[in-house]
Amino acid sequence: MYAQMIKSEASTDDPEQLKEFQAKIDADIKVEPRDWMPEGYRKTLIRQIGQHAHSEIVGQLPEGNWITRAPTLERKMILLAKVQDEAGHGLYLYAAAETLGVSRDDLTEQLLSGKMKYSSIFNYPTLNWADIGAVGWLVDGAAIMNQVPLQRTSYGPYSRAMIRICKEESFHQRQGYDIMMKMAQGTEAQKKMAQDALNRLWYPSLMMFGPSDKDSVHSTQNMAWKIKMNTNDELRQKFVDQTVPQAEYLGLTIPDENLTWNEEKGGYDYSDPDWSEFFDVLKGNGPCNADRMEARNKAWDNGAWVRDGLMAHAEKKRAAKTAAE
Ligand code: BYC
Repeated sequence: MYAQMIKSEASTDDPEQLKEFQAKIDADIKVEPRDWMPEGYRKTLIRQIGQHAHSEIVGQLPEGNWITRAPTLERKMILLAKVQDEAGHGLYLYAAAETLGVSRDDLTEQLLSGKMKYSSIFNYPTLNWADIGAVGWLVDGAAIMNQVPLQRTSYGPYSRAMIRICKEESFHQRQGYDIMMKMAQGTEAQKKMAQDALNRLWYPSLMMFGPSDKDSVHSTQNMAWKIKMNTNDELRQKFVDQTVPQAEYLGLTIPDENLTWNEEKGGYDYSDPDWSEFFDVLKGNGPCNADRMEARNKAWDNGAWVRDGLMAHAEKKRAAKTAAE
């Protein structure tokens, strides 16, 4: 795919410039759009930021699906605000990617043609209201775990976008946990729905951190460049350690018989997700991949007249300005 194309390209960068660049990264000096950067650094950032932006946009679909069915007006308003935040996150991230010389249209077209990915988690359905709680609690919880360190990432525009995004993500996680608390303290049927949502979304949430370190293609180089601050397994472990006590407080059971506290490592031992399922979802075979791509393609096609109108307006303004000069 796209990243494989990057990896197979031989570096044509000057070794001296590469050395200076690495020294700058090691000294925690931010890289800004006009600074020199290795071609591999630029391309891998476009891949990661673009994939992240697409995830925010596609991530609106499973939750947007519940706006009309939220159980109270207050819950509807909160969910609406959250989904709008996700659109905003997508836009900050597309803007950050544009500073690397790629247009938002290009990135969108690569998503729609299947060349670029979005987070695997959004290929799972939200079947009942408790799923919306579990998405906020687990999916936004996993997102924060990954994104808080990314506030210190080496590329300035990405790091600054992450600072804004993280503030909103923590509200998202709390609204999800609040739904889970209500459900878990509710009737037997509501508690069952909460447990069922946790059962279905636990392993897909663990997959959000990416494959295990031994199968992660990009981690070593991306950590050296501080595009990524932690390995996939490090963040997954932190997420498990943070989430288990939260589940206990709710009176819910994590669906993992092997979950045990390991005193020596100071963290939980847990079962890995089924990695064959993860790679299958990445190939497009998850329960909702086809639906998600159909929805995004439809939105893109239906929005063509708006984009054309805006371009025509900009062109008219430009022509009027030129005529006046
Ligand atoms: N899903 O070498 P690796 C959100 C791919 S939005 C799909 O470890 P890397 C939210 C990976 O791309 C959350 N693909 O990769 C929104 C690579 O394939 P390619 C999104 C995945 O990049 C709305 C291959 O597997 N967050 O939270 O070093 C509502 C090998 O992996 C996934 C971000 O995007 C996956 N889960 O590490 C609510 C954060 N995992 O490209 C919530 C920024 C791996 O070579 N991104 N792959 O074909 C990152 O931190 C990193 O890109 C990842 C993966 C940790 C995700």
